[in-house]
Amino acid sequence: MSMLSFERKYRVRGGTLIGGDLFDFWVGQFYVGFFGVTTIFFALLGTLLILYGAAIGPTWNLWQINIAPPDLKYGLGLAPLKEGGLWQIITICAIGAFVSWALRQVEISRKLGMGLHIPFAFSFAILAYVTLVVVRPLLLGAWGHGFPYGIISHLDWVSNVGYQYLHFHYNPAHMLAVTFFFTTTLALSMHGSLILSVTNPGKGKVMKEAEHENTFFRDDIGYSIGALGIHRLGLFLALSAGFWSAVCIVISGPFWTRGWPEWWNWWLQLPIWS
Ligand code: 07D
Ligand code: 07D
Ligand code: U10
Repeated sequence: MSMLSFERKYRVRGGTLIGGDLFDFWVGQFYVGFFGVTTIFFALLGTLLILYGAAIGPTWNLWQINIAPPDLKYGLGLAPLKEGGLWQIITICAIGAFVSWALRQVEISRKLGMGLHIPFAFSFAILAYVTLVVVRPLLLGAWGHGFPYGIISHLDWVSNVGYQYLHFHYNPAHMLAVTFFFTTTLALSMHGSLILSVTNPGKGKVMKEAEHENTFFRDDIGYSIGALGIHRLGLFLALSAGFWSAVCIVISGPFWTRGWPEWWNWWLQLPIWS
């Protein structure tokens, strides 16, 4: 792809967190940086280890490839490579790659003199992942509580863990997370459709602007949050979805071991009923 004119203007030196000028260059359209190198290192090593795990496993069927965490008997220790050790190294590589990616986003933002909102947002995805494969297993005392790396196998894990608590929908933090996910899609569909309706009115028609956007929602629901506001709200909703997801899984086991429907007994036990 040819270098776009605006890319030349913004490809400035500096803003790196580490390594000074050493990796301060681009390869094609990609900014490299120290954390670009560490991203490639961890992603490549992790991918090769998954391929190795697949090679010593029973199938090359993409959907069925599975790299399982160690058996619970290994607790928080290291497991032999073929009995979960691979999963442990791949987990280190994954965290290394995700954190490197976030730090590379920080460097790019600094170069451009932008806020750090993007790496901040990505950190919530990393938080959810780390909660699943590090924090919860640590609290439960075994790496075996992490989820297996495989397309179908990780779905089996979600289902099994869900039923282990009888009915995961009764988990109050899961309710909050699900509601935030649903609200995020509602907000994005409202925003996407509003913007297209004013900026892309069809051939020969005049484009509308903020006044029309605000007026539509005032007429429709009595209030307009505004152009900046909808982006703040969107970010808040999306990050809350990830945050409450991390909460809903970290409390399952470490802080609540029975079925989630039972948690709601506090309601029946309120003194106002007796
Ligand atoms: C669209 C951005 C692009 C990213 C994509 C994912 C890989 C994995 C690895 C073969 C929105 C690339 C996938 C690199 C290949 C191997 C070993 C992001 C977009 C296209 N899941 N999950 C999927 C991951 C967990 C759950 C799909 C990752 C938790 C359910 C894809 C993680 C729980 C369903 C996938 C992760 C969980 C899925 C589509 C990490 C709770 C589905 C994802 C690192 C969060 C859906 C067959 C997507 C599906 C699905 C990847 C974690 C539940 C394979 C990388 C343990 C219920 N998950 N997942 O579009 O069709 O994300 O599954 O945490 O129904 Mg999952
Ligand atoms: C963890 C992904 C992080 C990704 C990263 C980046 C790459 C690079 C490269 C493409 C968090 C990866 C990048 C690999 C790719 C290229 C080039 C995101 C993560 C860092 N549930 N449930 C959730 C719903 C039920 C259960 C969350 C709905 C059942 C368990 C969300 C329903 C039972 C767990 C959610 C439903 C059950 C969850 C997931 C409906 C099963 C979790 C989103 C309508 C019988 C998980 C932190 C998330 C969780 C989770 C939604 C049903 C069990 C709120 C809508 C009743 C055990 N469920 N669920 O967390 O909270 O994303 O994980 O029925 O562990 Mg649930
Ligand atoms: C938004 C917005 C807005 C915009 C926008 C957007 C939000 C109004 C102004 C952005 C939105 C979109 C573009 C819409 C579409 C996006 C999605 C649906 C989200 C999901 C995205 C994807 C699925 C794409 C994912 C692609 C990725 C992550 C890129 C992959 C790239 C690499 C792996 C290279 C990364 C480069 C690094 C680390 C720097 C170093 C680079 C090099 C040394 C050169 C390359 C090196 C190699 C080739 C070595 C080999 C190693 C590799 C490839 C990695 C190994 C891993 C493997 C798995 C193979 O609001 O405003 O508009 O646009």
